[in-house]
Amino acid sequence: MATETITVKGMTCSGCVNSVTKALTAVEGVKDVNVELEGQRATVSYDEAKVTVDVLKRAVEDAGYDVE
Ligand code: 9UX
Repeated sequence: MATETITVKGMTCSGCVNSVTKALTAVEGVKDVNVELEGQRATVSYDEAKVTVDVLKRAVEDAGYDVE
């Protein structure tokens, strides 16, 4: 299991937090997601055998937000 923190730009309300949380949770291999509006970041625990950070970032971008 790995844990990665991704900077997420463009979240402006709790609905955005829900959207990003949902998008990340839906990715196969993701075990735990914590998205912070104030911190503009998402901390994700995941199985490295199933998913990479690039895939996680793409999921956030596909949901309509920017990553660093
Ligand atoms: Mo809030 Mo975010 O009304 O995409 S859900 S700004």
